Amino acid sequence: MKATNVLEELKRRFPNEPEYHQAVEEVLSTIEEEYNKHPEFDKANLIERLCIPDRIYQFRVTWVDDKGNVRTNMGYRVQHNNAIGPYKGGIRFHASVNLSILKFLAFEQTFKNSLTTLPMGGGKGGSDFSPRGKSNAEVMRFCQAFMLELWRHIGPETDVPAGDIGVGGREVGFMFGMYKKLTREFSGVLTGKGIEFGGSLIRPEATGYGNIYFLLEMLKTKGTDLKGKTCLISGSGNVAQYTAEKVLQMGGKVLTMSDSDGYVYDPEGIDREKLDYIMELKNLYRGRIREYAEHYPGVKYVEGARPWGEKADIALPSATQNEINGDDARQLVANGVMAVSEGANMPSTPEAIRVFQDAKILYAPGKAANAGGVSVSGLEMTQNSIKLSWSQEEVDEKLKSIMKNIHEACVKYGTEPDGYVNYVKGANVAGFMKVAKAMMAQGIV
Ligand code: NDP
Ligand code: 2IT
Repeated sequence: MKATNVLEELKRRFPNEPEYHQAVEEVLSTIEEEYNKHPEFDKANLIERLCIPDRIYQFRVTWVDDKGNVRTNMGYRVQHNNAIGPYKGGIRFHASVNLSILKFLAFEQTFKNSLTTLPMGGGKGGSDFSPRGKSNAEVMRFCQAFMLELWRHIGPETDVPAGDIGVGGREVGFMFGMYKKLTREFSGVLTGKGIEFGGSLIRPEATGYGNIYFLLEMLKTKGTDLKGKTCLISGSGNVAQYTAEKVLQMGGKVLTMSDSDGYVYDPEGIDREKLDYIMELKNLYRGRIREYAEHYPGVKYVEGARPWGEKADIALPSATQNEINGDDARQLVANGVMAVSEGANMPSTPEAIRVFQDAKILYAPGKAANAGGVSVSGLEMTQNSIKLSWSQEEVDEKLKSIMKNIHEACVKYGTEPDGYVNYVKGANVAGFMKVAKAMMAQGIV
């Protein structure tokens, strides 16, 4: 079946799922050429089997808030593809969560995990529960109620969830506790666990660090690095924080960070001490980024806006999907941005991607650039299996080498005749081929 027909069919069968259609379209449009070289793939209708998740669990989560009100949320787990390993991918708690978003994330995760070189299939889960403004006790009760349904469908060799938006160490801990109680087993069923109970060193840092390792590989192809370069970062959560930390370590300057209410612009740069303030503000007090501008003089706070109108050398979107549209991309390019490396999943709209690629700037899609997080999750699974834990240096070295390998794979499959590296095509083709070959070998299942 032709790729365009597959997309039309998916839109007909699964209407009202725009994010899912968007992610599928991006992959299909870049792998078509490679796919057509393999008539055996088409005979096995590989493309449809790869686009439609293996299965989806959907359930009601009931919990009691601090005032005694009985509340309901929706819970989901999308098990997309396990051709190369157990389903693996994060859990997102955010008011916007729906099936379209989780299907796009699970689909992307399948290719991302394939790129990591580790044996992990793709999955994603979550809930429309918003941890914002909830007490610690409410978050715990919600996590327990969520796991009361989810536990039947996951396991260390079946499906291994982790964090994503709204799910960090606190939530993973609560979910792990409930899973352990229900199964009466201590296993490596979730990653991103606390260091005292099977978590890996560098897992909290891994997505942000990995993004910067990938960016440095891209910059190297232009004979440069991060020293003295200015960076725009969106978000102020897990990925944004450790992206900022690594930018600082590499000699770059961080001008912005944001949350869903607005962004701060610090012309002096967000240095180590100011980043510590943001980490405490966000992780401990669960405050708003606006408070940064109130705390430090000379900082601009722009309510209800994203940072892409500011001038800088590099953009590192680290908040959410579709946070850079065509106009934002044109503005970034007009301001002379030389590289965009995605910490978030699908932060650039298709139009924005076209703008970056037409301008021939370095542009890395999330499934390549943010694969460091799930890579260290994979390393956490390995450490849990062998019942050992590796040192910080050991994990960091492995992360660096994985990001380097992913960059090489993108260059191998994505270099165009004029020498420009299309990292989207490179990542999609490299990720796709491994999963496709595994599926072919395993028959029609
Ligand atoms: P966090 O919940 O720690 O932080 C998310 C940040 O993005 C917060 O600052 C949040 O602001 C902001 N944000 C969330 N939703 C929106 C929205 N709809 N509009 C504007 N801002 C928003 O999540 P992570 O840092 O873990 O995740 C960020 C991105 O990175 C996501 O796209 C995720 O899928 C991706 N990612 C995460 C990985 C991980 O290991 N955690 C791995 C790979 C990718 P506010 O506080 O106001 O909600
Ligand atoms: O999008 C992602 O890669 C993640 N949220 C991390 C998934 C994981 O299993 O560590």
